[in-house]
Amino acid sequence: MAILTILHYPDPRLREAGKPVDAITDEVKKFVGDMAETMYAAPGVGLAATQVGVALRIFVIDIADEGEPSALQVFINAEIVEKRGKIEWKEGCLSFPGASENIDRAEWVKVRAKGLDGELFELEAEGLLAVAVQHENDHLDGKLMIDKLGPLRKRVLHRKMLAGAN
Ligand code: GNR
Ligand code: NI
Repeated sequence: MAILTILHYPDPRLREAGKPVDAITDEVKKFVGDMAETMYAAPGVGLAATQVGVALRIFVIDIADEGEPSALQVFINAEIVEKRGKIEWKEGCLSFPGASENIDRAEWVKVRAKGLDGELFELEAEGLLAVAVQHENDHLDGKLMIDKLGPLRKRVLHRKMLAGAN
C-alpha cells in the first residue's frame, strides 16, 4: 500500500471529470487500497480519485467516529439517483487544507454504485454520510466546494488558498 499525494486547490487536475471504471482489475483494487490508506492518514472522512490525480469515478468514505471500528465504503461509478430536502453542513476538504465552509446540500440521497466486489448496491443516506456522498460525487465531476459559495466567500477562500504554503 502507499500514501498518495493529495492535490490542493487550485490544481487544474481537480477540475477533470472522472471516467467510469469498466473493470475492477487488480490494479483498481490496489488503487482503492491506496486511496483508503491515504484517507485514513490525512485523516479525512472521504477521498475521491480526482483528488489524487486519477480521473476515474471512484471514491471512498469512512464516517466511523474515532474509537469505533473503521467502516470503509467503496463507491465505483456512483450515481445519485434521488435527493430530498435541504441541509447546511460545515464542510472541510482535503484539497482546501485549513478551510471549513457552510455548504448547502440535499439532506437525503439515494446512491447507486458498485463495490470492490463488482456488485451493484443502493444506499440511502442522511446526515454526514449524505453530505460526504454529495461532496465526493462532486469531485468526480470536477466540482469543488468553493463553487457553491457566494462571491465574497469565494474570493476570500480563493485568496487564502493562493496565500497558503499548500
Ligand atoms: O474529511 C472531510 N471531511 C468532510 C467534512 C464534512 C463534509 C465533507 C467532508 S469530505 C472531507 C474529505 C474530502 O475532501 N473529501 O473529498
Ligand atoms: Ni473534498
